[in-house]
Amino acid sequence: MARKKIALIGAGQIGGTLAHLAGLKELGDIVLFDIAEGVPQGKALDIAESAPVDGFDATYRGTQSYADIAGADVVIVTAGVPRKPGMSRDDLLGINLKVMEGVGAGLARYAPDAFVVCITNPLDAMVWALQKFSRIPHHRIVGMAGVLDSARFRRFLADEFQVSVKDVSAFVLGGHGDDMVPLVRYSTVGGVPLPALVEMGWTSWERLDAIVARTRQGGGEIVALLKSGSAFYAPAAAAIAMAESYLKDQKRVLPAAAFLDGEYGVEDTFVGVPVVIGERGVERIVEIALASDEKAMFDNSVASVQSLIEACKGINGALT
Ligand code: A3D
Repeated sequence: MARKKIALIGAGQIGGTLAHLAGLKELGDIVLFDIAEGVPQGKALDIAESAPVDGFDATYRGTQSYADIAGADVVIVTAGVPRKPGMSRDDLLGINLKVMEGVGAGLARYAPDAFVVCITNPLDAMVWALQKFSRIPHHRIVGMAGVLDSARFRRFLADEFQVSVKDVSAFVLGGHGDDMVPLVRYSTVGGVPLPALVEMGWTSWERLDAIVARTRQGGGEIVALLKSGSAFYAPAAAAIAMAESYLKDQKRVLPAAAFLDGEYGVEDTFVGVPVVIGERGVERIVEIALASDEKAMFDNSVASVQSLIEACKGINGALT
């Protein structure tokens, strides 16, 4: 059986890490595409030279030509610019929308059957635009944000309780912005929901509130530390988990920016909700009942995403 083909559009910080992880996990052969000449070629060669040391089989190719992504099974998009200290994700909209137009044309022509994971910010609006430009069917294109946001939440909770990250599960809804909605009552340690852990005296509501606030600001915390560029190890790991679930039909339940067509009362919008990812892409959207305060937070987050979508329409008249 031929190996799967994974195309990475953007070979920057996240793209390079994706290429390395996809090789280490033997997910398939890898094509790195970037407009910066030499960068995808250099990273491809460097990672390919690590394969004998780590003992994995994958071929690597760096390219400036979309023709080389032809027939890709999975495409992960990080092309564009990341934020710098003081910038919000939304400040990237104008530049990255143009980038999505070019990427969308490349996907439409050479990889219309791929499962597409978009990472470029502002995430929810960019995946919406990329779907419009590429015409990839809605169930085969998602945005990566929730796996990362919930991983941050899990990390901080594991540190708080001094337990293994493996036994912490966390639930995050909404857009990938500072108004995302970490859902405390659906987050558990060893199956015990967080409110019960407060009652058991393991932590306090004040400490949980601080962890929720830190999760919401998780991306900004790293931007402020790095000073040039944004997080890349955890975002890459998160997108690889989504790609792997598709390629191996794992049917994992993961939060993703998925297309909502009436679910949660939302239309024509990509926003973070739990989904099942398997061989058919987004196979199911998990629609949970929200309490009134959670619904208010979710609606607020959706409204922010929709205002960015309107801004995209204002910039590019072809988007409707
Ligand atoms: P960076 O290291 O700058 O890589 C981006 C790459 O895109 C560069 O190598 C550019 O040359 C390339 N590029 C620019 N324009 C094009 C184009 N038209 N076609 C192909 N390639 C192009 O950034 P990064 O890898 O750190 O981040 C990439 C994106 O991910 C940014 O928009 C970040 O804001 C975003 N990001 C999202 C998350 C989420 O959780 C959603 C987390 C972290 C970063």
